[in-house]
Amino acid sequence: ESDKSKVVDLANRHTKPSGTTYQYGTAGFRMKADQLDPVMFTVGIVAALRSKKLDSKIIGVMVTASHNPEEDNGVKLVDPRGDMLEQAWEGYATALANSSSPEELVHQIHQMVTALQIDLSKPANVIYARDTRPSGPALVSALVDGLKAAPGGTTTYTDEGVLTTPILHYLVRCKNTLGTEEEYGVPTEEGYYEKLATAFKKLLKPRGSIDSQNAPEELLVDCANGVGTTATEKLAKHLEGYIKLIPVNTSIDKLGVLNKGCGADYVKTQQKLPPSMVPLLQPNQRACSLDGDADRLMYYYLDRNGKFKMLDGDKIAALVAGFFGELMEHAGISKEELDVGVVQTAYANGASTHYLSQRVPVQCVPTGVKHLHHAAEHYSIGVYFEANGHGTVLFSANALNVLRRHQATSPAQQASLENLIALTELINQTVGDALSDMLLVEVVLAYRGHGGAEWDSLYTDLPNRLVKVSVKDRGAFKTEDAERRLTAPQGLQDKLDALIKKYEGGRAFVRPSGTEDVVRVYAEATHKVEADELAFKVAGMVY
Ligand code: NG1
Ligand code: ZN
Repeated sequence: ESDKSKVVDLANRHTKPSGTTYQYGTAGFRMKADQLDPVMFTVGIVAALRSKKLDSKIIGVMVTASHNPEEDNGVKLVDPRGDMLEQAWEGYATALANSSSPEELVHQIHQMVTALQIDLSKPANVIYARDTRPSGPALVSALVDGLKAAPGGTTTYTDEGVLTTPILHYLVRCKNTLGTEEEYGVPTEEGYYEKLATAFKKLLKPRGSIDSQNAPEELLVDCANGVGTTATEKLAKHLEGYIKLIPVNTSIDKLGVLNKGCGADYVKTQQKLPPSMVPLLQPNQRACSLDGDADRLMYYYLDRNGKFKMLDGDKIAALVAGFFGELMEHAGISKEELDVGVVQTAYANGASTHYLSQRVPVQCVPTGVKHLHHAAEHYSIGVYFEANGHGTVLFSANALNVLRRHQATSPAQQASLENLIALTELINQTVGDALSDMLLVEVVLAYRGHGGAEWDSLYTDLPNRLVKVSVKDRGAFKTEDAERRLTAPQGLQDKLDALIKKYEGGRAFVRPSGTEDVVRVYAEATHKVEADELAFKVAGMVY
């Protein structure tokens, strides 16, 4: 009974405005920050319940809206292994968020606890962090009220401050595996930089030695005026003498500039240099952009004529998948022992899918990192990237064992084996991580002696166009085949098929967004004008 009044008391400070509906979507709850207060409160309760359900394991809560505008914010839950919240719980998180009154909330909690057989007496453990958005602190206090309101045994919570999303995921995994066989790292922010830097230094000997002669003197890193700024600065200190990271767009204290005219999403959607990079980048030089919470990475370079060329998530996947195949061969490990697979979504450029399919198994899954992550877990070495630059490489437990046990028969094999092992340390195993991915890219390029142009030449992107369409009800659009085909509205897919057929190299699909109230149309074709035309004709049929 005291539990109940505790919930009601605190819930009264975080009431839901009528008429708003919340949805735990592709990336948790995400919307205008001024609407999120009640959601933060109920998310606090869900986080505590999730920890109780999982024997008091530590659950993470990340407050961020990633690449979205500064006035947005969002929140997502991190499971004990550092991956995204189990999908079955998204519905409960949504139900609690939509409770129309404190009493209704108490009822929803009761339903949830009963259905999931949660032992409330267990203590709960939660850690949380936020990005640099000005709305963050107030939303965090609403979250803390939710943690305080959680029924049953004590809820312990720790404020990890302002962090990138991947660092929070790292901390959750480290804390939960501490002292076990699966120990993942030192559970501090500093431990994260140290882990990445140590692995990087194993892979790339210090400047001046032969192995590093191909590494760039310096690498410009567009930090999107977000939390990636501090992370890049701190990481740079650990890498001194190996690579010089130069943060650009670092105004984290200035209002209104987060993700504005810069960052990974700007580069991907505008397909051009952030204006701030224009005076800094020389022909033949590469640079990269992070997004607002530093889990997405876009590379690009200027060719020798100074023309902008984009190297997106698909190009990273192509670069990296090939590298693993090569290193395994050099280490004397067969494809039968360890299989490399790539996971993409329908947004992957058709040319990348074509290139990769000729070399490794490639799978297409619905949009959203959780889908990619789970599919990638089925390979020994699972490479997954969204075209927008969010992705990582996962090593199965068996892969780690094979690498540990493998006996090299020559010094060259031994060196490749050690490189493979160092890569398992360099690459964030919990979630896509722009900084970890950036170091990975630099290692591969240095190893091969390649620059942006050679990397880019793996394949040529098909011209493509992505457009958003506002519709009355995006719920009316239902998809199948990893979102590549519509099953509703009825008859629309047949019309699309008839249209697409008319375009050389044509491919197009329509799906409702999981993060915005729009329907997205993607089209590609052999020629740019036709890709554009196809996209707009499809958009016209959807509208
Ligand atoms: P939606 O809004 O469902 O298309 C977008 C991105 C996803 C993913 C999520 C989460 C595109 C086309 N879609 O999802 O890839 O990153 O946001 O941030 O880029
Ligand atoms: Zn992000």
